[in-house]
Amino acid sequence: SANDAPRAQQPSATYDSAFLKACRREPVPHTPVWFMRQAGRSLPEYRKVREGIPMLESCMRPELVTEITLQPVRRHDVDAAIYFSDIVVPLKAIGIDLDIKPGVGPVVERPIRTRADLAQLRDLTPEDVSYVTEAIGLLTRELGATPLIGFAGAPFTLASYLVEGGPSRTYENAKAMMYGDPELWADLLDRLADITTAFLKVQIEAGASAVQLFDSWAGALAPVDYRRSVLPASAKVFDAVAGYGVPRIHFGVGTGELLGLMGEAGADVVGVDWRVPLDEAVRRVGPGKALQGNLDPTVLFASTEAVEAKTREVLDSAADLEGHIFNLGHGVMPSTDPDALTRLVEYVHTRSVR
Ligand code: 1CP
Repeated sequence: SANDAPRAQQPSATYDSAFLKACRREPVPHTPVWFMRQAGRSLPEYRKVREGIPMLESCMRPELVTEITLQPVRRHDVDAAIYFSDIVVPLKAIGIDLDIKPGVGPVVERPIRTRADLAQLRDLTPEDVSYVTEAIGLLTRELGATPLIGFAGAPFTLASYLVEGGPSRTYENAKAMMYGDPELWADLLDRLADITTAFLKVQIEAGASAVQLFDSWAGALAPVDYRRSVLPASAKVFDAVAGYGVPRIHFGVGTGELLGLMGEAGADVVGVDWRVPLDEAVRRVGPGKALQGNLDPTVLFASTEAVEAKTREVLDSAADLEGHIFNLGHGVMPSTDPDALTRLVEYVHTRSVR
């Protein structure tokens, strides 16, 4: 019947969500909000279901992934879910000997330092991460009109763990390779771009409505080095998933000087940490892209009044933006009071009603 026609043309149940509209820079009923690391950090119900299950193993259990991903959606009424996983999951899936150590982060048994070490990297196939396809199938059914954000680590941030062997403050080994053996570095990042692309494709094809590329540690780089030694690999990833038409978000910490280049790499949405106000960030990013951010996550340890005042500052700095997704400037800190997050979502929603 005539009534069925528009429904049949509806691209997906999530298409008209405030989150996806903001990503496309269309008018929204309220500013959408979600939090990086909203899943699996501050929630007691998360700690309960994770009890006795190592981090990487929990990422491979579709029912558990589904439950953890849904927890913050139920509790906080956020406008998007983020798939519960970790940036090193695709590396583990291709056989890299690594683990996520509690209180430390990813640790790599045999760091990649020489050309011979590149042999540790092979292409990722959908079969390597069949649990991701299964979990996203379960999730999209449960989420209905709430979009699911898929994600992956950007080549530089993945390389930082692979070359250093674990978390680092200085990235001395990674940078030594980047400056000292640019060919090996480029080959490493190019292979990581292909692995990241394959991992994002699996998530999009399973039903993710948007993807975020985490280049968390790119802020350690000068613009000239980012442009020459990192941007080409990230751009390869963004180009490879452009055809799906799902919004592509690009985020890093301390990347104020790189915002223009991170947009140029091919993002539709640029994530901004708390160091650059959004009205300045939009000048650096340039026209045609939405912005995501940027409340300092430590603000949540202050009084409700202080949280609201700082939230108004973020919303006011975004008043003239076309396309704003409210978020923290980096991930939720583990000791954050979950109720403060719930209140923040409600405050952003009511305060930004159009
Ligand atoms: O956002 C969510 O709620 C989904 C879950 C998620 C995401 C998006 C996890 C679960 N990890 C990530 C991405 C991730 N992992 C990033 C990019 C985002 C960011 O900058 O925060 C990075 C850099 C990592 C690497 C990583 N994994 C670290 C950081 C270490 C360092 O270098 O300082 C850590 C501590 C982990 C472990 C991890 N990942 C996720 C959880 C819940 C945990 C803790 C697991 C545990 O110890 O049990």
